Amino acid sequence: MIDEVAYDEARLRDWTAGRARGFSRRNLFALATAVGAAGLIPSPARAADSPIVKPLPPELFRVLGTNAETKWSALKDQGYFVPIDRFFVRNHTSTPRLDASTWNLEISGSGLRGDAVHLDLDDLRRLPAETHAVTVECAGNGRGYFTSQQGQTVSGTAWGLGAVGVARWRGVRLSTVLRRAGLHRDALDVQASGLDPNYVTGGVDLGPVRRPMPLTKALDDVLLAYEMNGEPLPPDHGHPVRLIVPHWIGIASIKWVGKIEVSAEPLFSPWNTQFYRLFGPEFPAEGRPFDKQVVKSAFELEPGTTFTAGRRVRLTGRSWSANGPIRKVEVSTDGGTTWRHARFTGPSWDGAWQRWELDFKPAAGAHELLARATDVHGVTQPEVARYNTLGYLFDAVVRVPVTAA
Ligand SMILES: Nc1nc2c(c(=O)[nH]1)N[C@H]1C(S)=C(S)[C@@H](COP(=O)(O)O)O[C@H]1N2
Ligand SMILES: [Mo]
Repeated sequence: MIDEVAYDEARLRDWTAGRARGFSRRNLFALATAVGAAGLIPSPARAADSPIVKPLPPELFRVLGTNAETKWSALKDQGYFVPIDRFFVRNHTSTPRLDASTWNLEISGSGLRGDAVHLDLDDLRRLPAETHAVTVECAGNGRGYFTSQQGQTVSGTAWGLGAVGVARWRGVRLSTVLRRAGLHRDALDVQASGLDPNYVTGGVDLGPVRRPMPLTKALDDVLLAYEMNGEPLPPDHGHPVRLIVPHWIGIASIKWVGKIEVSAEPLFSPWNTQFYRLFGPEFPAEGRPFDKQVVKSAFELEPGTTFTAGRRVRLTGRSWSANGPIRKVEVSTDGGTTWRHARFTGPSWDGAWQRWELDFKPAAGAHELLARATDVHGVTQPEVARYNTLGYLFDAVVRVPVTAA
């Protein structure tokens, strides 16, 4: 069992006491202004040298800067897993073109008994492999609704609900690799770094994209994945090797892994000090760190869809929670006045999602669709998500306008 809250609180104490190694608090405050001033990032047209390699046709994706979100309408009539051609992409900079035949992973740090260890892809493929259905979801998924539904100003990419996907990830348990590398009994934190270009923001080079986790999580359910839906990892999703960290926010699942540091001391990076913290009037000045995702639901359609009046349609959707499987999904087709239970279709795997459906015979006019999920722990989506300036963890029930004519 991983107690993320205890880990987050302990690291917050280390951080505020100045015991942070790897990234200083001064950088944090210098940057806070730059980040806050950035505001919502509009979506420019795609440049010729796109930061994303795969095609992004408008029927499958909405492009937002260096990122692309899946259109939920593109998941209708698809299977349980999101096909690679429509899986969302979140890039801090751009997709690097890495050569799998020369790729090499370095594992090093004060948490190892001996020297640095190096592995190539063949080494990794010789180790026992596992395949898991796991959700990858950006912590900012749904951020746009803080503004459009709650009237709040937040900074960061204004995602709808499409910064999420479930795939079959095949690879080696991180625990297998770390144990072979030789863990010191004092090993405490583990941090993977990406081989994509350094992230520069507000004029400051923050170095490679990286984020620490406690050794207990690294040894629990984390994968070093080299296949996605039965194919070698595609360039945009971490080719040749990425982390897959179940239940945690997407930033934990570092793509294009080049280095893994195992430390006997607490580790910090900008991705757990200045980003991925909850800032705002409800939170402590230094922000509240977090790692796990929340409960969410989405209809497999675009807002503004027009149906034929008086004709029955089958509404479909998916719900997911970081706490475990979904227990029930309630749907309203009248703006939240009355609710019906959606029928579950297919499996509800821990760490993935539940598909559901419900029939709807719309009268002519405007309607508002809502879906509200409850997970096995009894956690239900709220009416209002907790405001935080960086717009993370939007878990409120989303109001989807549709019409019938
Ligand atoms: N090296 C690296 N890893 C990364 C990122 C990145 O920009 N660089 N983005 C992270 C974030 S914020 C998310 S939400 C997920 C997105 O994974 P995907 O692009 O495969 O959907 O990758 C994570 N891993
Ligand atoms: Mo993310």
